[in-house]
Amino acid sequence: MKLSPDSKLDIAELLRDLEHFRPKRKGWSWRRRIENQSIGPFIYRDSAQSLKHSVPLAAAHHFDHIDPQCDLVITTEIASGRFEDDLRRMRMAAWHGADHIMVIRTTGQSHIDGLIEGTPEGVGGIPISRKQIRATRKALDAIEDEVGRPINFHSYVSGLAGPDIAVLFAEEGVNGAHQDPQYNVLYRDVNMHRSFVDAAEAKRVLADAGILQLDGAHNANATAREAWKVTPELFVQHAINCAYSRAAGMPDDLIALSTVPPTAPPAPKLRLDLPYAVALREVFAGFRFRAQQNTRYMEANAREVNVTHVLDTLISKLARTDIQSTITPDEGRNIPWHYNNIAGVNTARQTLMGIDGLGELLRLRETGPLRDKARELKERAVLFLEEILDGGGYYAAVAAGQFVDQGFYPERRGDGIVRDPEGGDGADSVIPRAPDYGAPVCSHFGNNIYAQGDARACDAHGGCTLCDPDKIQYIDELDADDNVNRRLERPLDEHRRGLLRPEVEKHGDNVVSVTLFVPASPRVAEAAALQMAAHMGLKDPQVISRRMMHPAEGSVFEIKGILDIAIAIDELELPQRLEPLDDAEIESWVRPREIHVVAATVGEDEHSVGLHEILDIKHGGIERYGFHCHNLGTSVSIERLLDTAAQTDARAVLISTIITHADVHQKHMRQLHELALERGLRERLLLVAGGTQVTDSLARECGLDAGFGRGTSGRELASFIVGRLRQAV
Ligand code: Z97
Repeated sequence: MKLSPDSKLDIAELLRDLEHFRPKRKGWSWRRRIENQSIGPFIYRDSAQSLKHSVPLAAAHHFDHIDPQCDLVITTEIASGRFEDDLRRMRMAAWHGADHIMVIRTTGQSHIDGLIEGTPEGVGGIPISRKQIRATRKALDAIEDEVGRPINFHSYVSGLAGPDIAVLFAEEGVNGAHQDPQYNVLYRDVNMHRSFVDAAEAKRVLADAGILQLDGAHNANATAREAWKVTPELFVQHAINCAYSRAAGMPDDLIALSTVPPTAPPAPKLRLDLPYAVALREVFAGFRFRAQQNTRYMEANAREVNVTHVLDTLISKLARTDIQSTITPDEGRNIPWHYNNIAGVNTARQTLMGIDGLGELLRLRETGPLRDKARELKERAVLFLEEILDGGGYYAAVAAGQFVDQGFYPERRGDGIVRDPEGGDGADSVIPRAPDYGAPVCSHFGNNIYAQGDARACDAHGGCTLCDPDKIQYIDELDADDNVNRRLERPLDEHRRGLLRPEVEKHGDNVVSVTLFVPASPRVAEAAALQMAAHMGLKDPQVISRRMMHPAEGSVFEIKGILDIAIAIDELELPQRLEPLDDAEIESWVRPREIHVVAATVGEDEHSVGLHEILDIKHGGIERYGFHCHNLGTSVSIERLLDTAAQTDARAVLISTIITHADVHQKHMRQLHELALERGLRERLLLVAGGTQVTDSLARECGLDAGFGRGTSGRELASFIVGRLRQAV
């Protein structure tokens, strides 16, 4: 399957013949780092190979549209509940620089003891099934060809079906996975023996398939109310998982610690989080690090989240993290919206490009509070580990509630998570292997009579599913109603009919969001804001974020609602708009030619702001290309404009009109054309009008060469002038 940048991803084509799809590569990919890379006007110290197709950061148009890529892998988590919708989102995220796509599972999959088949719709997460994974990997294979960089696909291997899912991931080319037996025990109440036995098997399979593993220690941060107090314990959790992973056969560079800077402002974040990050890096040298943005203190306020994210990313850079994970700034809204995924990705990459080369500018101090605090955390962690050893080991420690206790160790609060070593999901389900145990599969932990010498364990059986994918049992949809083909009927039909609906959560869901400021006290303002949204025609309006500006003066609300509307593409009247020339092309034509332009607001119009925007170098106006601009000011007569045009041998006259009454703007435009004709200047001069009431067609009707309305940039005007003057040459 091949994608073309100007066509939408064809889901029907993607699903065709899925049964025979095979991933083109397996295992994790890092970015290709390039030191001192020259891109546009800059040299980057810590960048990676650029993309074939991408959407640069917004300010890039000032810098030759460059799109430098940072050397960290960037993660986004996408899971609307429907994999078929998420594939398009993954494509958008990849264009914005994400190369690690995590798919969150729908709730409860940790408790299911086996694989699920088919693709039922999820709620705030995706049911992980073979079909969903295969379709996603197929889409990502095409997307990575389009952007020119490998994209890592990731989900979870914890839970009761861990080993089964590890095999599924190895078969289907999944590249990264969370796997941590402690996660099951603490957060999903899976039986301890079962969890650790399963983990050995799962980790071995992940290792053989080159799948990068993240641990689950950071979940303590996300769980504890005072997240910075559980940091000593996190060293211990990481250590247990690293040691256990190694013992199960994982190489160090497939073992990644999942870390989160534990605080968010107004906490004194850097003072608390940086020593923790530095200490972790030192203790776990040689392993990989995935830093996730702090989610514990996240409100549904995008600006606030983005600031925390910037600080988190700074900490990642200082602590030499390998993967920067991003969260949608609206994580607090249950089902995050795809454009907020992209906002999160952009926050990370913008920050990382902005702090490129930080290491050669700043060095962390070798003495003082950073070192003292880092050492203190390490000491607390060692004491914690010693206590576990003295108390009889990990199971006993969990049974005694020593994990996720919110005391800052060795302080104890007595509110830790308590689990019974003999209880939980899957208790009594572990069966010791017989001495002659065997399984004819190539990836397997522990004794196996089939794995003797150099021969493959599956040789006697003609290959296992890892060696011969044709042996994989592919089971398609089992549910006649809740399946992808049924779900796609309406969207595909509307697509064929050329109908467009707004969407943020699921295809064509008609969800929109509006921002409203209401000048009253919060309760009154909120009730009023909801009514206003209803008056806009939004069904089921709900406040998704609220910020008080002042207790009496007002609050600002983001409100989501349903705008039940479908627009027919065929019936749209698309305004004619030529793509303006690029800055360099305009300047190289204008500067050597000494082109004079005369401009003013005409009649009795004192509004000169728009004209300044168009002319002044400070506002990005046409002066910057080398035009000689004669701004005669406000309320200038047409005669005077043309006098100056004649004196300076100008090539263009620009008039600006903002306030109009009795259509005086039209009168002025006609006068300009007629007087220029009368004076014999019309041939030589381009006559252009601008202003809020001006349209191109109106200006042309009045005899001018062009009209520019609201929102015109200097570049568009300059591009027009250059285009016309070039023709005239
Ligand atoms: C993250 N934003 O990236 P279930 N195993 C481990 C986990 O940490 C998790 C699961 C399994 C977060 C994602 C938190 N982590 C959410 C080690 C979840 C998922 O399917 O929810 O039972 O397990 O880490």
